[in-house]
Amino acid sequence: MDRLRSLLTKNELQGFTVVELMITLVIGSFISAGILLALTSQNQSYIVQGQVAEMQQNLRGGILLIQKEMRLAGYDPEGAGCSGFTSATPTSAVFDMDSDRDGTCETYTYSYIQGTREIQRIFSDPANPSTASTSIVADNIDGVEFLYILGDGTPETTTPSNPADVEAVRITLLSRAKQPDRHFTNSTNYFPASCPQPASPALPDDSCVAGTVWDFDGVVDNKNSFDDNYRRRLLFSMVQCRNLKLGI
Ligand SMILES: [Ca+2]
Ligand SMILES: [Ca+2]
Repeated sequence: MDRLRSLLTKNELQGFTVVELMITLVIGSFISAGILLALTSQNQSYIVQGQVAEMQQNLRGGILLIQKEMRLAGYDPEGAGCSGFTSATPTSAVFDMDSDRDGTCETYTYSYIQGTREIQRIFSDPANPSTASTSIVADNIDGVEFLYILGDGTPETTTPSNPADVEAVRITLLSRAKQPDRHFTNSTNYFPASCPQPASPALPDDSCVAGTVWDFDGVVDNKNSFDDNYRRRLLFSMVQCRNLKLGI
């Protein structure tokens, strides 16, 4: 045994030195920090993907129903006297049709409720009062605009004097994520279809949204951003009403 012991160095008998232990600890810390960073980054990526998917689903669900019904405005196979659009404002549209062909026009109302940031749908059918309903078709909506294209040749407008002239509608929707993300600041300027913007590098012209639901900061200052921590998606859509005059 003495012979074997003599063959071993002093350090080998004592195990690791303090320096070796410290190096090991430092290397271990770096590896742990790297793993933690990768996991945090991956988790953040999942959160972003989830928020984007949620907003797109919300937007898609709302716009598809509006498009489907608005496209049939004025449908009147039995000559019930349906007139298409009966009210048209920047944030609400009322139209009728006889979709069940019973000779009576049903009325559809889509309107933006700014206070709750929802799009509301109201349905009523005088021939079947029990089917009347009020529902929310999209929530977490920061902006809605209906821009109407008229059959009388006048420029498109959000406030047509005669709703019966409406033949197509440009819809702009701005959807917001349900949850904020403290790692993200949203400084994007958002504008609806009625407010086209000059090409970069010119500053945004926010005078055209002053006083509307799209005026996000309440002041004309060449910007129209929220500067908060919510992600958003802006969607432009065009609905051509088949049963009204345009293209027929
Ligand atoms: Ca009907
Ligand atoms: Ca502004």
